[in-house]
Amino acid sequence: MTISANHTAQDQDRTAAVEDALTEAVTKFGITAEDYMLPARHQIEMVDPDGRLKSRAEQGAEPGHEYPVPGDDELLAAYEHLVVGRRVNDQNSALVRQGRMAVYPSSHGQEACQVAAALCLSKSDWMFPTYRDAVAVMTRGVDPVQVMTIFRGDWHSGYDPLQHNVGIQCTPLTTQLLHGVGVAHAAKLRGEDTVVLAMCGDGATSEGDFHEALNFAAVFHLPVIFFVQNNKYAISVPLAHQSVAPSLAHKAVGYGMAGERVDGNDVVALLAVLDRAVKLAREGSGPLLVEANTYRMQAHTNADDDTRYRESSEVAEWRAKDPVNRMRAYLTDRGLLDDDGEVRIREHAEAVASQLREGLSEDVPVEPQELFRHVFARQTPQLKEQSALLADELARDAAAQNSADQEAGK
Ligand SMILES: Cc1ncc(C[n+]2csc(CCOP(=O)(O)OP(=O)(O)O)c2C)c(N)n1
Ligand SMILES: [Mg+2]
Repeated sequence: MTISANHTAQDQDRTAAVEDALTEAVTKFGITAEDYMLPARHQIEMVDPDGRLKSRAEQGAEPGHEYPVPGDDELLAAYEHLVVGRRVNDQNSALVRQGRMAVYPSSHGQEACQVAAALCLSKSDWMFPTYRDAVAVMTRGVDPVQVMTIFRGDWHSGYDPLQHNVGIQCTPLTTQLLHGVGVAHAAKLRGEDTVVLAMCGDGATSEGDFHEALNFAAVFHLPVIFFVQNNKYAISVPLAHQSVAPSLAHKAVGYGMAGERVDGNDVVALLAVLDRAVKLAREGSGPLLVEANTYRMQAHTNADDDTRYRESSEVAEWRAKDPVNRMRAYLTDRGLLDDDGEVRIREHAEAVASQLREGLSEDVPVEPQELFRHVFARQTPQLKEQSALLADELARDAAAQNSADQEAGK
């Protein structure tokens, strides 16, 4: 058999496998392939901003896009993580103002997305986060001080990705999607049932790497959830200048994968949609794109002045949809949360905040040459040259300091 004939046979096998899996997914929900892939007409929202569970009719549920309310234990755990996440976001912003952290891209307002992204995964699954997803990484179980080390700016990352199945928080937009797709491909070749959740923002969906990651995942039928947090801005660029697609979830169908959009401030809906997405991906239904409709309540980072590109009335509108208050109202109304429970959760959040204050107050000795190690397995000539330049500069600094000390008679 020639190479090309061999390829053709493999291509046919692959197409047949994809079609089988799609048919199975479609049979499960009793809808057409197009209706399976297209997001529901309305975003999935289960609990309204006042904390009231919406009826099925109010949810706008459609065949194939109906979701059960997650179990009480999962909801209570989610609320605790929401409260801790909010406290951590605000603590970190304070640490930046005190000069204890160099930068912090806060997810204040996006905590429901952060928490659901972590809770929907099993231990052996993988998460690939961005710079804004520190709360998701922490919710996955990584030590908070280790997570925040990267924002102090003295090391590439504070945790071991292999220990927690969490990639390093990436700043170059959408590189993490490709890392995630690669891990999912490897897991599939090894016959493991690992699911990968790869995260990005609304602005990042305009990147070339976004296209490559989604297309590869769809063609190779990989178990990846692309979780897009649409917080309406890419620094100062509003969504309308970024995309005119009906929604970011609609981008999925162009690749041949299913897309869903969900209220990103409703942790109940997020858990319901992501739990099912993970289950489907694990069963072999291929990749999915979930768009969470949320809002970045604070500036992009401390280096940004958001009053220059958005109205305070817009921010106030979203404050009324706060994910933490919404969940508290819902759980209290259902009798799952009382004052004692709330106090215990608040105390836990305070303990985490104080752990961060202590952990990030330590001055860590840094070795400047470490900047050049671990970037590539084999150092490039450019890095070698830069490393030598730095060594020379440091040696001259030390010599100058020495002679100054001698002159001062130290
Ligand atoms: C490849 C690349 N291009 C540009 C940047 C500069 N940059 C950093 S954050 C950002 C905005 C990203 O917006 P979005 O994807 O919506 O994520 P958000 O910050 O809102 O969470 C840009 C353009 C970058 N980090 N990487
Ligand atoms: Mg954004």
